[in-house]
Amino acid sequence: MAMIKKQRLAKLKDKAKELLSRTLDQHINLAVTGLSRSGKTAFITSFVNQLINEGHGSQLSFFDPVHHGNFIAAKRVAQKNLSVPRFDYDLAISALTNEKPSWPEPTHGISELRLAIRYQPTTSLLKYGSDMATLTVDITDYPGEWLLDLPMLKQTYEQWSEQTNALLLTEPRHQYAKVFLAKVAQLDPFAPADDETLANLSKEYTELLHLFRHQLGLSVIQPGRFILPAELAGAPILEFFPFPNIHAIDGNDYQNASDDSFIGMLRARFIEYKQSVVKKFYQQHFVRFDRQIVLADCLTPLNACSENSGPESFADLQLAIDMILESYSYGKSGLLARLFSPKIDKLLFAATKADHVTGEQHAPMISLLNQLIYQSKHKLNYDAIEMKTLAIASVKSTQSGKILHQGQQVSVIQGNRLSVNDNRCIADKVTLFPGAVPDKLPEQQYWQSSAFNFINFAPPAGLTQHQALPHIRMDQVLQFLLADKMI
Ligand SMILES: Nc1nc2c(ncn2[C@@H]2O[C@H](COP(=O)(O)OP(=O)(O)OP(=O)(O)O)[C@@H](O)[C@H]2O)c(=O)[nH]1
Ligand SMILES: [Mg+2]
Repeated sequence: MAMIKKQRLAKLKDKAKELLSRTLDQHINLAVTGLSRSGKTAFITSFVNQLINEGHGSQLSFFDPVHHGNFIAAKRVAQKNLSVPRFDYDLAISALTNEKPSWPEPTHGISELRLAIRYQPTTSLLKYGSDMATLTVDITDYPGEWLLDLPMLKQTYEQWSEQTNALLLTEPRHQYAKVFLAKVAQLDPFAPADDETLANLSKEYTELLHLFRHQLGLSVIQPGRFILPAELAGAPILEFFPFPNIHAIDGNDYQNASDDSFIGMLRARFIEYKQSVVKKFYQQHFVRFDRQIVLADCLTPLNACSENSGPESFADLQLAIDMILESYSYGKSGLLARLFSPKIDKLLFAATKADHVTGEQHAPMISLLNQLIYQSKHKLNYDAIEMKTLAIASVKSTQSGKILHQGQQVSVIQGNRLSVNDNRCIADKVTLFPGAVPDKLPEQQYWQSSAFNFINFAPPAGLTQHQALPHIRMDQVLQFLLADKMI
């Protein structure tokens, strides 16, 4: 009898433990944001890789749960949202660990991944109830281009046209946009719209956006879906463009223009695009986020070796970051706060690809990024959000060291050159001094001296799939984003 009682009691205790740990299990929805090519996919791959391969060569000494021995294990589990494709971690990691390693492909659509991290609670209530707790982390990947549509939400078609027109009238865009602008100027805004003209001009505008992005390396590309339409390719909702000289049209006439006229149809499509593409995307994915990392590649626009560099590229990056953060201003009046009220409590800014420079350049990288975000940062609500800036490399692809040059010790980095044609590693080891990163927004003089040179490196050779990737400060990223939920 006593035995049965004891067994029952033990069962009850187990049940209570299970219930307690279930209620206290933690959850984080992590937003990984950043312009296209800023390193989001590489970051997510490394983030997952570091956690699931903990103990297999991982270097996570600044991540307290690992440092204090409370980390048990992490694994990928089925995501909750079944209608969103799964983030293809296996594909990304096999590209990185191939015999000839390559970087993951640019992202064309949205995908998600869920991680379950098991740990031993130390100080929290959980300690008394359970030996093990789980932190679930949901991570979303999407093309960086889509992010730039966010500021459009608060604009009318007139405002957007004016802003975009101003960009098209400024170099380096203007020389390429002249023909398009002249054609649109021929249109009578109140004439009945015909689909073919709209389709042709939209195609021309889209081609311009591709050229700005890929040939000129510019960041402000709107609407973002035009160059990465995913499932919307060919849909009429992607057939509109800014109308030049819109301020010259009489305000009343504009308001009264019928939806069948050119200007009316452009306006209607713009509104529909905002409503059913942009807003839908943010409502479905952004509203749930509670922690956020903003990735920024500040090095490529500075790099004299890159065709996407120069003062225009850098100024455009600055404008793009400003546009994003403006809408993200986390204060009560922020656009996102009004629309979706996300509950972000931690925000990390990371300057990516820090392995392109030597270690002593990381401090200037951080101050440069701080300057880039400063204008917007002061609008963010400091009280409600904890913020941090870091210089990171998701996949460290270089070694740093010193060489003797003309009797002086010079810091250098060494890595494998990336083949331009197929994005793969070619066995061409290079050693170089990449130069100094400016710690302030560069002035005209900087561009004349072209002080900064690096090449694109291939991922490091000789890695295996079940081994932790080499990195710079990914452990500090994990510490900032996850550790407080694992105590
Ligand atoms: N050396 C080095 N290069 C990196 C690192 N992370 C990213 N890169 C480079 O940056 C490129 C873009 O990285 P992705 O992760 O694809 O960038 P993304 O933000 O996902 O880009 P989209 O999907 O186009 O929006 C890669 O192909 C690499 O060349 C890094 O940690 N170190
Ligand atoms: Mg990507």
